[in-house]
Amino acid sequence: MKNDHDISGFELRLAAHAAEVEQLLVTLLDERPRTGEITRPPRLMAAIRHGALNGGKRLRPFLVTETARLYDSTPDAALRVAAALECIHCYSLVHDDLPAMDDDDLRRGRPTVHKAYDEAAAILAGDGLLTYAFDIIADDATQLPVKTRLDLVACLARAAGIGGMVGGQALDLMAETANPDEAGIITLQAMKTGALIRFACEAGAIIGNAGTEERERLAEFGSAIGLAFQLADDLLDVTADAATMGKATGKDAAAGKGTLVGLHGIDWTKKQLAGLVAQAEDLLAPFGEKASVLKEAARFIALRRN
Ligand code: GRG
Repeated sequence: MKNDHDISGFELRLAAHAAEVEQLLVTLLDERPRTGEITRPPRLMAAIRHGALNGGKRLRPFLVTETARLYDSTPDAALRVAAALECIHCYSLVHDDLPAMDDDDLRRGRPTVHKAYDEAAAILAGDGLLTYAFDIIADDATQLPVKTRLDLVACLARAAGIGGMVGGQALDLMAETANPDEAGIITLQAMKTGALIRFACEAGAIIGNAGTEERERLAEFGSAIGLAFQLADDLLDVTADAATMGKATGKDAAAGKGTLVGLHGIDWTKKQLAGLVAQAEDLLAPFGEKASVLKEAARFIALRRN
């Protein structure tokens, strides 16, 4: 008899949460201009919806709501922060797929935004999603104290920006020629993919008005599973096919990009993943049974198949 904490039970829970995120994004990304906006151009909104709706595991939003659930916080506010983070993630995918970056035709099993529309539309869709994310958090509709919203905005800006995801993408673009060593690859990955996942987990602590120690603990949990996420992604890049992933695979090796899997091999990577899951579980120990879903999330991320 499977229970709620089996991998399949976890996947059901993740899917149910994804449906909630989807519903909120559908509302947030409609064509009705909000206070202070003049109009929402229909074609821009269509390109934005193509990049943000109907797809994705919604893993980062899930981590926001599950870490917030450790505290007596308002679920509606956490869901809005979760949706804001997903807007940033979707923007990063839309821009990453552009010809000037990774040049991909397929994302989440569908044509990328610049293929379905055009490059200018994809650039603007990404810009729109990025800026809207901060609007969503700052808005009074996110019913959290002003200082909490400010902390979330600052923390998200740093995770997504120059010293986080954007910086990591810049390092990644240079990696083909710069051949970073192991430490360089770890830094690049902590910035490019780790920073948003770290934010997702830290956000729950911010929403819950946690003390410094718990905020740091959850952020560290985010860093551990962020690295696991990237290692699993690198593993899938060499072992999975495009149909399973809904995007092209084998691209890192083809581009001559160093990864930890490339440096150390598949067995080493699997051992590292097990170590990171153990580390993540240790970090959650003080939260006891309340953190059991987050522990499942760590295992899911390390063992994911797509
Ligand atoms: C363009 C500023 C800028 C940044 C792009 C995150 C990123 C930086 C690029 C994405 C490239 C990529 C495929 C990285 C591997 C890790 C990753 C982010 C995979 C996609 O995330 P999932 O698996 O995707 O959570 P879904 O579709 O489930 O949301």
